[in-house]
Amino acid sequence: MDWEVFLDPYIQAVGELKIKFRGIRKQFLKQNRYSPIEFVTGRVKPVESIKEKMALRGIKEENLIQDMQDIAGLRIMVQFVDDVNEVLELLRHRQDMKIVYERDYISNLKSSGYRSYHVVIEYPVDTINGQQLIFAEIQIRTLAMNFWATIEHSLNYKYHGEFPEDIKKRLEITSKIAFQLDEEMRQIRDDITEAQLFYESEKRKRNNGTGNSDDTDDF
Ligand code: 0O2
Ligand code: 0O2
Repeated sequence: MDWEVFLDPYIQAVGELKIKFRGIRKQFLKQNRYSPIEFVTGRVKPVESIKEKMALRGIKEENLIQDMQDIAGLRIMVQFVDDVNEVLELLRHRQDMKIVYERDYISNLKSSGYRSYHVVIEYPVDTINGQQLIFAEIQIRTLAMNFWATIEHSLNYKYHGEFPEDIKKRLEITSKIAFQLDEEMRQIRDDITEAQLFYESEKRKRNNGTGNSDDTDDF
């Protein structure tokens, strides 16, 4: 197996998708709108990890393209849990990729405490030898979910995948705390939005009462 040749379309896909998703953020910001995308990262699975997963899952080389869907991996970080749906809507409406699977680990968190929304897409890569369809996995998560998953993942290496029971329990608790943080941040945002709307409507009423239409800064 020539891994360099095999991975080429995946490298190209990750590069293209990073540019496309970062482009969405740039478009929102250019229009002075709130971007549901905070930042984007991407990676091609290292050959060693691919081999490990093949052995673990009994995946044969000839089935690799079909059976390993996260060789190309993108991560889209969002500020608030509701933004995940906004990103999903954006992805669902795109003409340049097709969603083939969705796994909602936000509503149905993993036993580890892991939360994220996973989407597997089919993505066409144009090469000098024609078009190749590949799978890519997009993980959509809040900054708090990313904080938890990043640290849990790095601690996992030290234990080679199996944490002792007490550590497992403590990590589950930290996952709950991270989710509470997301919930509290959403509430703070909603309270601020409500206060702003109230302030603006009061200001409008005042201006209408006095007939003063000079103050147009909120229109
Ligand atoms: P920015 O927005 O100017 O920081 P590349 O594709 O080469 O640009 P690379 O080396 O492949 O990037 O890195 P990767 O891991 O795909 O993505 C890293 C990008 O994610 C960088 O953006 C980081 O700034 C951004 N990033 C990583 N962690 C955080 C974080 O916690 N908060 C925020 N806001 N951004 C983060 P760029 O591309 O350098 O652009
Ligand atoms: P990487 O590149 O190191 O992140 P599987 O995890 O393989 O059982 P499946 O169906 O292949 O399941 O994919 P799934 O569950 O949709 O997504 C697997 C990926 O989700 C993992 O990739 C992680 O990135 C992330 N993930 C899943 N569970 C956890 C978890 O408990 N903690 C953390 N930190 N991340 C998790 P890999 O294979 O680890 O590769």
